[in-house]
Amino acid sequence: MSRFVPMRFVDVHIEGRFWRERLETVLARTIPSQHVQLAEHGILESLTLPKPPPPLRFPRNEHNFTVQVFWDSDVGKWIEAASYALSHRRDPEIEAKIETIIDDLEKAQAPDGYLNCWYLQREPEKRWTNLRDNHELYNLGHLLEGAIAYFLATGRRRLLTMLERYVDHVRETFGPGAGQKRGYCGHQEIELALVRLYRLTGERKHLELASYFIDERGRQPHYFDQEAADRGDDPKKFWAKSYEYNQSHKPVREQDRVVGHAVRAMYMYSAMADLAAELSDDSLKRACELLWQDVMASKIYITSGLGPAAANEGFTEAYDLPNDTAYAETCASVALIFWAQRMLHLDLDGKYADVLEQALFNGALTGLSRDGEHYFYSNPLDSDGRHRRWAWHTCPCCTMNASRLVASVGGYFVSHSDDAIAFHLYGGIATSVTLKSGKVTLRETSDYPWSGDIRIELEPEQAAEFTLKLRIPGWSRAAKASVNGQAIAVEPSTTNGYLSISRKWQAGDVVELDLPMPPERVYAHPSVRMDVGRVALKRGPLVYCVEQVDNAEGPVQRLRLPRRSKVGIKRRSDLFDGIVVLAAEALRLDDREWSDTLYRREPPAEERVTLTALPYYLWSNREKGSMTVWLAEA
Ligand code: FUB
Ligand code: ZN
Repeated sequence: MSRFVPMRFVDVHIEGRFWRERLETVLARTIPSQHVQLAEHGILESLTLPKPPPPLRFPRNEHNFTVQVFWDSDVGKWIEAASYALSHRRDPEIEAKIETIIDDLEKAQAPDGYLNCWYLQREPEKRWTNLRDNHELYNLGHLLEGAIAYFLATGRRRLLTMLERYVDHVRETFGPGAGQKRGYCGHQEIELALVRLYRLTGERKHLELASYFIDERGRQPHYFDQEAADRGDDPKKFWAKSYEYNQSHKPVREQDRVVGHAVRAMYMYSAMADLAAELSDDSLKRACELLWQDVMASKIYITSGLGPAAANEGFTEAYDLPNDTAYAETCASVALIFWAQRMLHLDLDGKYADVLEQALFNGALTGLSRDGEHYFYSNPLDSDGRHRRWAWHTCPCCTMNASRLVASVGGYFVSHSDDAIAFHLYGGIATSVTLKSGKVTLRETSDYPWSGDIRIELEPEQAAEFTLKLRIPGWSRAAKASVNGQAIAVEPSTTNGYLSISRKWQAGDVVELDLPMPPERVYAHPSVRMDVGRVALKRGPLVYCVEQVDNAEGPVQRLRLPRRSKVGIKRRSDLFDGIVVLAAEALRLDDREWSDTLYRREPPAEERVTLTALPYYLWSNREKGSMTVWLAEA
């Protein structure tokens, strides 16, 4: 059997109501409003290299750093998100805006191909002098991903051609040869973008450059030490203290603990998994597997948030998963989806798809508001009500990560090999897959994630033998399946989380899958000290939370859920176009007789109430109030 590859986002049509609503919101509101924000915040103007340069909007901090050095990346991510959107619906206004950006970049590009607007405008003599901090290759990576998406969506190649020239310049600049720099970027991203460029063009030199950056990372003598010394800085005075911050503390194949900045880590592991697949490199694959085990065993929130600490925007110690101060950057959960998808294609093991789905519906989706114009950067699991969504951020990285994810979500549903089709996600899609035996049109219909009733219609061009693989999610129990109404035994035919059905398929064949979705209680490992004695609620792939707006009269942290309380479901057509909430009898601590007493011998009185929980990704879309995922269990 050949390797599984994902369907391209352009080839998958989203039809189901859950993702259609998110997609329409992103198309109609998020992409246009992000362009307005990019203009209002000076990011688009920066591409025109205005002379004299306007004063910095974000003055350099005590480490001589400003977020403006990576404004090019925000533009690249917006082009990428907008292009995914265009693949669903062409839009002359958006296309004109992208063309204007490309005009500006074309004028800005240096004769040797270099294209970084920060350096070209403000410090032309300093290019490539601070890879550790200044994101030059990271910016190129995001522009490149944007250019590839724009080309795939529209067939227009101008930006891509410009960036290929820039990549050629980078290839001349970096490498082991005389006069070349043996460097790599402080913020990983270029590596996975180069693999994408290789996959698009088939040009091996791009794969080799990606591989060079990954292999060079963490080698001694350390490039960032040398570079700092060359700048006249003391390498020992690195502001982040340790190269664990950017995962260059040791060569990547020796890394087995997930450390440092979470987004950097996830982008790097994604590239490592890509290279492991393209180069059949088992040592890289093994490193990815060890890192995966480390993060899954003790460093991931139930929501798939990653990186508890604001200080390094990243990881700390095992089991350190505070709820109210969780950083859990939206970008990190989005990037976890990238990594999980690549791991899934190394092995087609449902454990990766489970995490992909978990991150998609919880850690990542929560980053984008219902109205499509507000965002979360950090994603705590507990709030007194002060944590609210914002319309823009001094560092807008998460905004376009949310939009590019939603607009490209079709690319995560289905993969295929020569003779098999694998469904990883459900929710209503239509696509056509070309197998060795010919073309197969597929339509998957469901109201997932609200319901686990799934129907797949198959239309092979001619009757053909192949295998249909259906993911049986790790959360599911007692799944049932049938082909043309004939029940099939799920468990014996399921390996690594995928039910395999091999037969000669005919046009009009129908597969039905029933994934029961009872509400579930979930507990954390006792070493997670913040969750001791607490319980969280899940249904299907969704993690639920309790928000004050549904549970009036006091902070939700005062609610306790008795172990014996039955958790039921309620379909609420009045909420957010129709969702499923959870309801249970609970106890609420009463503060009425406490007046100004802070401590006393008697515990607070309790009253019986009905608790309502809603999916975590939806919180903070209504009035202000407290929220918690983990409830005290009585
Ligand atoms: O440094 C670029 C982006 O800004 C990172 O990925 C985010 O964590 C934020 O720091
Ligand atoms: Zn971010």
